[in-house]
Amino acid sequence: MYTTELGKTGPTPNEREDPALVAAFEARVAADEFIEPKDWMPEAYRKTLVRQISQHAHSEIVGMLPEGNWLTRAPSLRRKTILFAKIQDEAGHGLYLYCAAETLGTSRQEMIEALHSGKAKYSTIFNYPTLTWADMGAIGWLVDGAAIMNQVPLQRTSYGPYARAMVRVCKEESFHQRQGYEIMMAMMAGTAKQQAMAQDALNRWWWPSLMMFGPPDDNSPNTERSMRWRIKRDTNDDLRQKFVDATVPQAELIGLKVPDDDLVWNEAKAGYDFGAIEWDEFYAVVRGEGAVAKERLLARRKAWDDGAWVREAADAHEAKRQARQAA
Ligand code: FAQ
Repeated sequence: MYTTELGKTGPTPNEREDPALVAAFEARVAADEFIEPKDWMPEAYRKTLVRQISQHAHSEIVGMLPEGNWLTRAPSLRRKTILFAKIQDEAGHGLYLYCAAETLGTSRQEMIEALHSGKAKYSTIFNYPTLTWADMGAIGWLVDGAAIMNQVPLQRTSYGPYARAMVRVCKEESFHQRQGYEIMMAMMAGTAKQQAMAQDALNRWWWPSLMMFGPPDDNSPNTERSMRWRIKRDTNDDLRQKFVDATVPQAELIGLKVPDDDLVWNEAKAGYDFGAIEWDEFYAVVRGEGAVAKERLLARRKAWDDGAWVREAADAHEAKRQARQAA
């Protein structure tokens, strides 16, 4: 049994589980075989997956909100159609992920209720406000960039349905990252005011993007076991380092300055050293104290309520179809 920083207890391996089954499961995972829905798996593996996949799904769904906010204010038709396509992709990602979690025996209804009641977590990054159009560039470039860094290795996660969902998700995220970077490039090639907007967006999104990778490894209660079970293929700190190393040169190329005075290239480790992350801020946002956390949940609940007629219509259509088939 462990207790997280947030005072929550995690799943404990079930002592009554057959050691032979556990050993066979561990051997399959160690041999890089995929575990499929009908295969035997330890209860703690199932719970960890439901936790991670449902949090991931919620992040995709809540993640549509900060960008949806700018659809009506995109500066051109081209920008509007691209942003619209991107947001639709995020909805699709949420749906694949809910489906993957459902294969583990949790219903979508349960997961949605957990999100709407505030019980479920979703990525801290979506509790920050989007103040200017440049934030659309920063989100695509940094937030989708961080998401890809985390999700490319998840294509080899040990649970088959999760790994397969990640293949298409990663292809789409890479388009998202490029569209965000292209917005930043356009702004940095623009007027002094546009350049200042782009820099301001980077200043506000840089540190929250580094927090997306989760707490430092020595304070990450789930990492060790998730790595052993190959649910996670890299640790939080390793992915964060890779993200910094990939992103700093992109910023410099277009004349942006990463807002970190301690950022310095370290020849010996062939990577950047970077400044301390404000972990108190991270934990506060995880606890639901983010700047727009309440607004995000209200928007989700409203969308759910407003969509009730669509769900009812779909049910009625299905009932008619079944009646026709029976006749
Ligand atoms: N936010 O022991 P660890 C996207 C929690 S998708 C909130 O290290 P773990 C697409 C964690 O749940 C972005 N909570 O946990 C997009 C745990 O709490 P619990 C989402 C966080 O699971 C782009 C506790 O802290 N991506 O952006 C966060 O081993 C643009 C201890 O942490 C994924 O979900 C956080 N940032 O590692 C959409 C990827 N970090 O549950 C729209 C899949 C940690 O024990 C627009 N997930 N916590 O009570 C993962 O890879 C992992 O779950 C981590 C966390 C790395 C996020």
